[in-house]
Parts: sequence; C-alpha cells; structure tokens
Amino acid sequence: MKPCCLLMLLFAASGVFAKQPNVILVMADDMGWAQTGYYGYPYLKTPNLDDMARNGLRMDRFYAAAPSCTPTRASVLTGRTNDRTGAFRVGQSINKQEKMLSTAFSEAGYATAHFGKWHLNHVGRKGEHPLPADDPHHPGQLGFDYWLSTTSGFDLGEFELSRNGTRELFHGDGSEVIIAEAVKYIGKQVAQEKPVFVVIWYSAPHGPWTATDEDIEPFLSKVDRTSANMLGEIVAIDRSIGHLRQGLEDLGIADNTLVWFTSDNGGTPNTDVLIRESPAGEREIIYPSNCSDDLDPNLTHDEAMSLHGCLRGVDPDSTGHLRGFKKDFYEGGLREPTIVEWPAGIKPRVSNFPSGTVDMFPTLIDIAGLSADSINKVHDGISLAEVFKTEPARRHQPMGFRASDGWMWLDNDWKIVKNTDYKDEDNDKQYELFNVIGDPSEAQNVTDTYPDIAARLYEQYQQWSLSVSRSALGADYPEGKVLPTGRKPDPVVHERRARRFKQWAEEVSASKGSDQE
Ligand SMILES: [Ca+2]
Repeated sequence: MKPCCLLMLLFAASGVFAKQPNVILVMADDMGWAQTGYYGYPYLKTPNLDDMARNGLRMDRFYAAAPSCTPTRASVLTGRTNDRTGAFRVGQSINKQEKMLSTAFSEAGYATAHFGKWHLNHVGRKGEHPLPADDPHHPGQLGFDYWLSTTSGFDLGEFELSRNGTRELFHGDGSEVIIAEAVKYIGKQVAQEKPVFVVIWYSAPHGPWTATDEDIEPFLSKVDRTSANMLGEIVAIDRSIGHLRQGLEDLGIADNTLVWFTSDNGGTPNTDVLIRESPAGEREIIYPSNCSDDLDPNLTHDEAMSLHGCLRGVDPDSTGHLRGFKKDFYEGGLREPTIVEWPAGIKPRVSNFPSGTVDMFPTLIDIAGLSADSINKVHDGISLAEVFKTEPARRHQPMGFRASDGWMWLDNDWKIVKNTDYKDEDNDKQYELFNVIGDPSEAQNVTDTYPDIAARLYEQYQQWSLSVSRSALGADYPEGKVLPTGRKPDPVVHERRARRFKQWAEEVSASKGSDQE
C-alpha cells in the first residue's frame, strides 16, 4: 500500500476526516487595499466585511503574488509564483502539468467547485462562449468537479456563465448571482455530508463599472459617476459576503468553514488614461493624463471612453496611503484587503505578518489534512497554520515577486523593487530599496544609505529568480519540459511566450556556464 493511502486510512480511522473544515476562497477583482469600511475608506460602508474582520484574522500585510489577474490566480491554485506555472501574464494559460490545489482537495475527499471569473485559459473576447466544454484549460480540466465560470468579466444586468461547459443566461448583480449559486451548491454537498472546497472569484470591482441606482446613490454627491459605480460594485460585493455568511449559518456549517477573502491585485489608478489616435492614425495611450478634468462628472465610464477616449481615474484613491496601483510592484499594486474567518480554528486578531497568495496552498495542506505530496516540491509559499494561532516575530523565508518586466523581493521590513515603468527595462540592477514599516508609502529610496542590505537582498532575489526561470522551462515536471498546451496558438501570446522562453533559457544556460568555472 502506498504511504499516502495508509495515511488516509489512519486519518479515517481516527476520525480526522469528520473534522475536515470546509474551505471557501473568495477573491475580488482589482479591489484596492484601502477599499473597506474597516480601513476607514471614505464614503464606503462594508458592514459585512467589517463583521468578518472582527470575527476572524485580519491580515494587513497580505500580498497577491503579482500585480495582475491571471498570474495571481495561478499562484492561489499552485502555491507557486506565476512564472513557474505557465501563467506569466494576463491571457496565458496554466500548464496542465501543474499540481493543483483543486486536485489535492478532491483526493482528500472534498467536493470541489469554481464560481465566477476564471482567466486561467486565455484573454476572452466579447460575444464568445463564456467557457466552452472543449477549452483545454477550463476548471474541470484543472481539478474542479463542478464549475459555473467564465473566462473573463461579467457584470450587472444580463450576462452569461458556463455551467460545466454549457452556456447559461443570468440576470442581476454578478457578485450576488455567483454567491447565490455557490451557496446552493454547498447546500447540496452538505446534504450528502461531503466537505467542500469552493473557489469564488468575483469580476468586481474591475472596470467598466456598473452598479444599481440604489447602490450608487450614496456616492453621487461625493464623487463622479464613474467612481460612484465602482464604489457601488463594492457595496454589492459586501452584500454578497453577507449572503454567503448567512448561507453558511443557515446550513449549520459556519463554525467549521474557513472563508478566505482577498483580492487579485492592487486597485485601479486615480489618474486618467487618454486613448486617442495619433496624427499618423496609430492608437496612442497617454498615461498619466488629466483628461477627466474637463469632463462632465455625470458621464458613465463607457460614455467618457466612447465620447472622449478618456479612462477616468477613480476617486477616492483605491490603495490609500500605499504607493502605486494595479500593475505596480510597489505596495499598492500587491497588498490586498484580506480576512480569514474560521470560528472553529481562528480567534479574532489583526496580523501584520507578511504573507501572500502563494501561502494558501501550503496552509490548506496543514489545516485540511491534504497530502504533503499534493503540491509541487518546488513552491514559494509557507504554511500559515501557526500564524492562524499566534503572531510570529519574523517571516524566515523572504517573498519573491516577478511578472512581465517588474519584480520585488521582500524580507520582512525591507524590500527591493524594480517597477515596470523604469526607463531601462533591461537593467535588472536598477532597483530601489525601501523599509516598508518605517516608510509605508515608499517615499524614500534608501539604496545609498544601506548598500549592504540592498546587495544582500539583490543576491537572494537573483538566486530565486534563476530557480523560477528553471521552473518556467519545465524543470520541476516529471517530463523535464513544458508540454504543448493543447490550445491553438494566439499569435500575440505565442510571440510573447517565445521571447520569454528564449530569455530564460539563456539565463539558465549562462548560470550553468558560471557553475563550471
Ligand atoms: Ca484583476
């Protein structure tokens, strides 16, 4: 008998399975770190998230693995940084050779389901099937038993989702619809005494924003209509969180259900983007811009865009005092509003321990009795099971972040960062050093004051990054290489991927050369 099967029998005999917690991972889309009532965000009230925070572990330094959508989602489901998994950037699919969190739960006897935005297959285009049964990377192909999902965004009004591959029309607020469907699913599993692992990924508050008149009304006298709609989307998210928690209460499972709420990347910028045609007829993107200064504040997001080519920045600032937004490797691009509520396992507390989406898989292995072999041996997260009980003084393993042309390396209070907007993209050594405790807004680059700290962190980052490049080339898979995805190549994605692979192969090969010297 395999050791894992023997272990499962022992667990079953000792009654551990009877205590398996239900696990629900909930993720907002583009919700900024500051955008909750409990952080005092102006105008907005989030009574349900506030109550969840009072009743659970509020994690004030929780980091998305990347400042954009697809990469962070890949990190949640693999415990690995995005570049190891094939999901390098938005629109790229996760390698099916990855060991998935969904599969790990399935093998531990859980019913597994995904609801909402998926984005681990491709970009997604308007009007296409939300997620067809023959997509080689739909949730069912990556470990989920049941799914009601769509490749990309869905919003208020009429929208389609794919139920296990079959398109279905829905009406209402997208956030509330997927929560209602998830609660229905959970109820059915509870009736069969099955523990559940449910992943709920909202498509809000990602732009373009559309909320009900009732939800935007409190904000119209305070901010422009675009921002009011964004705030209204968070009101709907918060209300749906209330429905979820009430649903768990009604099913009698709230006590031993772990609900982990976070967001996938930083909030939307507060500066405008102007998109216009240049005199030569080419599309020009001007950022930052102040194109909304002359606009009627009553224009919606779509009206401002179609009439004036102006993507309005949102008000108030979605990341509060943190520097940067979505796509940035500064704190505002990566830190997420995060709460873990699990009455049977967590006493209410606020934690400042640095942790992130890469830690979810190792943590869930510990608390849900998943097999230790269910995660790829080469992974980036650590288990937070101890952090659920008490506040450690330090995180012993620093945290690495890299995606597209930016990166960040975080060792407790210190970080070095090369943001994506630096002029010399090829010069990795052009980085900044910040102490994010003493200088939470990252206003003072102290590389020259603490050159030794900067050099130590850079050395660590380089070693980690080399290991990530090896993984990206397939070194952690039994086949030793990345197998074809099974997807018809999208020319743009294909070209970008090919460029990355070439760059990483050169990097890995150069390191082998220097090993031999
Ligand atoms: Ca996002």
